[in-house]
Amino acid sequence: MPNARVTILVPGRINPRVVERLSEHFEIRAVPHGKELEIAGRRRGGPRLRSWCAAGELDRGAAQLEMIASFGVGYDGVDVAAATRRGVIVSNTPDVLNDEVADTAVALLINTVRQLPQAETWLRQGRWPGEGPYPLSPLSLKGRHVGIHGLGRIGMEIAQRLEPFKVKISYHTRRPRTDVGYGHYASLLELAEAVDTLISIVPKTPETVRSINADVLKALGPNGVLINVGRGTTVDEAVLIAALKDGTIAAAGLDVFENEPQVPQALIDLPNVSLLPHVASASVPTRNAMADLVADNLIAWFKTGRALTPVPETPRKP
Ligand code: NAP
Ligand code: 8YV
Repeated sequence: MPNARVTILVPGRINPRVVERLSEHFEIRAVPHGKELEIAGRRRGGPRLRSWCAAGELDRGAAQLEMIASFGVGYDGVDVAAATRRGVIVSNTPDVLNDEVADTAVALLINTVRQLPQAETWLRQGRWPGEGPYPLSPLSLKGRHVGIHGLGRIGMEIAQRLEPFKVKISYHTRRPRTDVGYGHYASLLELAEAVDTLISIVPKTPETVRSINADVLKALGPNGVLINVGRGTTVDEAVLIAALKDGTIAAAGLDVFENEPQVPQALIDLPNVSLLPHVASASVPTRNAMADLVADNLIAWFKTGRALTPVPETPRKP
């Protein structure tokens, strides 16, 4: 029996399983993206909005708001500072997507160094019989030194998957981990100087935005490969395009972009990139698990007063 006291606002499009699961427990109101605060502000007696909100809006509207359950592990789209000030709980979907995202990162790395998507296109275009085999890939994974930028939940899964590939692994985080034997570098620049392959899997924060800049790419060097599966904002995209054009680095594999879904034509036109449309977690089983965690967080909060996976900054009940 749905809890009529609680209304969950679902702004914009979301995985249908979230709505399916929540409908069993709550009143659901689908609203156009951007209208959620207006509607939440008008309601009395029912908390309960899941949304992405800007600080000012969050402070003015949604007096009844108790919780924002965000779909995804990265929650840079939620103004957590404003939510925290108001005592609003924010939850995300960590861990359930680690394997999928790490698998995609490794696949993207191999696609990038071995040009496998381009080789498949060669076959599909019927060029093999007439023009012969696809040209040898200039790069190989063999013997590479991989630097992982962000050795958190997903970074660790990437590192563990790379071990059987017999590459050397190092990393940069702000705090060294005490549970791994990989070499830690205190700065991203020092890591880039040491390695020839950089995999970025850090959240979007003021510190990480455009942290992969001209200096970092220069340090990575002409044999360098950049893979980004974290957030597009981590890379200065204009600088990356220039570096790929002039040979400052050799190649890049990107699942995320500065202004996605817009991808610069200059990037699409480059032969030495492998591009994916932000699909690292995008399998039915993994997105279902993420949808379940969004729903289970809301159900747990309204039943027990505790979310399952609140983000670290979120206020907690004593
Ligand atoms: P996590 O467990 O919180 O790990 C984040 C890692 O980044 C930690 O090792 C952290 O170490 C490091 N880090 C944070 N700020 C840093 C900084 N300024 N400089 C250097 N290292 C920094 O997060 P996760 O679950 O692995 O997810 C990471 C991110 O991946 C998400 O926030 C999301 O943006 C992105 N993501 C993308 C996709 C996709 O579809 N492409 C899917 C899932 C996740 P320290 O705190 O010690 O610095
Ligand atoms: C999803 C992600 O593409 O979890 C994240 O942080 O970037 C991806 O898993 C996204 O959250 C779905 O909207």
